[in-house]
Amino acid sequence: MEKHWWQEAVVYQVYPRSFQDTNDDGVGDLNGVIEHLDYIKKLGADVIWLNPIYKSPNDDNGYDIADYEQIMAEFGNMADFDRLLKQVHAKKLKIMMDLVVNHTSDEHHWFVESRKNRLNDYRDYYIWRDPKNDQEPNNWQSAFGGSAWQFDEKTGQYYLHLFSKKQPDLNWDNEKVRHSVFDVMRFWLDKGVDGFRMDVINLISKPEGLPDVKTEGQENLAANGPHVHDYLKEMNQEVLSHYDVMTVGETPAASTRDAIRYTGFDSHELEMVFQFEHMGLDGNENPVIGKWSTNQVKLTDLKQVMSKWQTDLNGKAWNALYWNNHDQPRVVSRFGNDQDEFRVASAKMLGATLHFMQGTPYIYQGEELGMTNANFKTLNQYKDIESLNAYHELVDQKKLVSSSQMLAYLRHSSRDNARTPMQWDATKNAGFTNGTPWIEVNANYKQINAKQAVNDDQSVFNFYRRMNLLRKQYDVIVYGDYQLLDPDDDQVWAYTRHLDNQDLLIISNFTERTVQRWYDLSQQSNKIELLSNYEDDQNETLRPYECKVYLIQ
Ligand code: TEU
Ligand code: CA
Repeated sequence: MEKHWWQEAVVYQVYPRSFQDTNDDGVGDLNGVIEHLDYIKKLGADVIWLNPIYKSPNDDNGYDIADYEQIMAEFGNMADFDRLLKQVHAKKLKIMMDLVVNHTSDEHHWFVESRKNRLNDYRDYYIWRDPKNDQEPNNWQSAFGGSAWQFDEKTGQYYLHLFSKKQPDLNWDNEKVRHSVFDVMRFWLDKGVDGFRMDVINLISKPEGLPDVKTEGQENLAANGPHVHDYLKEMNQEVLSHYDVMTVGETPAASTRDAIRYTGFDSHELEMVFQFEHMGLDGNENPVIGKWSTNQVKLTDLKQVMSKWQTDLNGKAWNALYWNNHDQPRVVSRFGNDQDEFRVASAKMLGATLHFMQGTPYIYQGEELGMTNANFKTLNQYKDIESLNAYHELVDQKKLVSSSQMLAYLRHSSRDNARTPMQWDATKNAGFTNGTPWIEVNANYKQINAKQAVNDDQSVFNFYRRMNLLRKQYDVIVYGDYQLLDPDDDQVWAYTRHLDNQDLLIISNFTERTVQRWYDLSQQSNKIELLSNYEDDQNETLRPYECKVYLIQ
């Protein structure tokens, strides 16, 4: 297998809005990221993925870009960014930017021009269609509720927006759009950035004729469309292949087969993709209610999906390993146990279960502290357009869910859970801001914060730090083949990794009970315990959320 730096790297995702505020406006900023580069370095991460920092009206917290070559005013200016980039490189770290090019903001000058008239040079930068029988051109729904079409009185046509109505979809079938995007990419690559995370990049090629979806609640048909590989190969040929950069595509609804096409070692498209299969296992039984639920994932389902991604891609493509990001609830609350008694043990167990698989691990800010869901009680605590629109659509409009049930769904599944401010210390607002935070700080910040964790050898932070160190010491962690053990075991997830004469055995108890488990591999005298979330080894039994990582050589 060819070896690349991005296969051996660990990525730390910074959501700047909630990372560190340095000018008391309650919103995180680039100077706040600079302040904590040494913290990220100490953790042992190699790459920083920055969520969008470009000029934006923030209808979707920066995923609605009004100018790709200007810094969002709230985050600072280009001089701040240049200083950040310089310091990142001085500390031997790298920066991956967030490229959001399936859509722009409706305040981007391309769209301002496009909507002026039907003959405008920018008209075909977006997807405009005539009404069909005086209605929307098809029955696609926006991810943020309602139709995916917005009628524009001035020119008498609808425009497509798979997300908010302030996020019109770009028309990638227009080569001028592709060339404009390639220019944006060169602007940042020539500044020296080290790669891109590409937002919903597998939605850029829409199906011919934009046909209706068959059933209500079905995902729209834009994923993995007819020309998506042509456009990504063109992007690679025209831009990416001229730089030594790392790319990760965000690809909702991509299968392992799709992923191999996007990221195969011989595909010349992307290096890896974020798949969503493991994130969709605890959704609602009713597709119209979608992800909103209080369901607990079944361990056998989680094992089956993640193991499939390991074995299908092995030797052909590369996994991006994640439990958390700015769109997902906190994993310790979702797949672990965030009660005081079990939070630290289960956060460590989840980290090890993920990081010892094959692929590049992504750590979302606060995951290394075992930060938990926000546990908000009232609707006005929520800020995310997805949360607020879902509440109004499912409770007020469709009357499918009661208010109290929807508030329980939001507590379990909302993106706001990941967006509460980073908890730095036990001072006011967890040290995030001296102002009023744009979203409430999690009430548990006095117990859960970086200052406490960095100085506690048994903290989740130092467990993650040890994992990142081990990754640099043992090639088997990066390149070893994955093999699931006991697929039907609904309490313990055990798997092995194999490379040359080295084997790893990873055993994780996903329950709050002590269980009996016996793995012959661990009988061999040449077994070395690399890592565990318990001080001692009981051999035959696994205590609540106990995780063991053994090296057998
Ligand atoms: O997310 C794409 C996406 O699929 C999300 O809608 C996600 O599935 C959903 O929010 C899960 O609850 C990307 C960005 O990560 C997200 O923050 C943006 O809102 C979205 O694209 C539009 O740019
Ligand atoms: Ca600020």
